Amino acid sequence: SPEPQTSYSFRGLQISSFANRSWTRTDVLGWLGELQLYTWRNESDTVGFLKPWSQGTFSEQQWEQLQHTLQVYRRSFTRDIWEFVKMLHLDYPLEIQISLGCDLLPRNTSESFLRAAFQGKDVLSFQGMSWVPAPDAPPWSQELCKKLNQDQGTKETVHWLLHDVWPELVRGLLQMGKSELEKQVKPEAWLSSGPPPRPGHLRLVCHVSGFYPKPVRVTWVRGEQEEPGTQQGDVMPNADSTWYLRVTLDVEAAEAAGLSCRVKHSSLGDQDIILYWDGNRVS
Ligand code: J76
Repeated sequence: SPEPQTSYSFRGLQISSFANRSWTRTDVLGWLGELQLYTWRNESDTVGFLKPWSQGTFSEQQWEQLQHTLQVYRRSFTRDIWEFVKMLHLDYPLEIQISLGCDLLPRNTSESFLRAAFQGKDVLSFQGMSWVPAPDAPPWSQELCKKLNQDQGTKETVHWLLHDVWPELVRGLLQMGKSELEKQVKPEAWLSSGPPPRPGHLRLVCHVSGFYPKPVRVTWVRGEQEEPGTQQGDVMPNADSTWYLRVTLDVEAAEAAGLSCRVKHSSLGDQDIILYWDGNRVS
């Protein structure tokens, strides 16, 4: 059954739109696992906290320093891009997406990455101590990396953020947000029938709702045997930050008796929810 989540990945996502020579905006989101902790909209000078523990174990002063670094970065980034566009003769509008991540690994180690996409395609990443063009990136990506690699100060700052600041921030977040991150909410489950797929057949629907965290396993079974043809829906968000999933199975009407829906979720321990299809139900 799905294990309680023990490793969390931090993701920072930057979305920058350049409509023309003067209109631009940059928005940034920060996630820890499936929880959004930060929002930094273009209109705002400061990074917004979406959880009371978003500052982790950073002091006021450490947070101010980090935020200042990010403010300088956002201004410089915008200026840089305007310059690159001129230098490389690129056309507006352009979309740049930057994603930055940090995964804590066992034994106090961590793994971080930073990569950038241009018009939805990877163009470059930061590896070790330098900027590297992505495989299959346009030829100008070489030129861009060469230029970026001349700025030793920025490379040091990026390295410091990826390998020192972010892992430390994440460690503090795991500590301060522990109870919320380890929250377990049990699902409810119920059965219904959907529109018959064709005459003489039934569509059995198993609804599972209200669970947290997201990993869940829902199957149609006959006895212990998993039924082939089970259709997994997408896990959808409920409004109360829990999740919802429906799983359907099409069967001949005569075969429906003896089928059951089995739900495995970390909040249930070994006590799977099992719902039996009532062969006599009126659908
Ligand atoms: C995502 C985190 C990156 C943090 C980088 C922080 C460092 C920084 O802000 N550097 C800018 C200012 O640099 C000057 O001041 C520094 C001290 O504050 C140092 O002294 C430094 O030596 C000095 O030059 C600097 O202007 C950077 O160039 C800002 C932008 C860096 C960047 O990420 N560029 C970037 C990334 C992706 C450019 C292009 C892409 C891909 C898109 C391609 C489409 C055209």
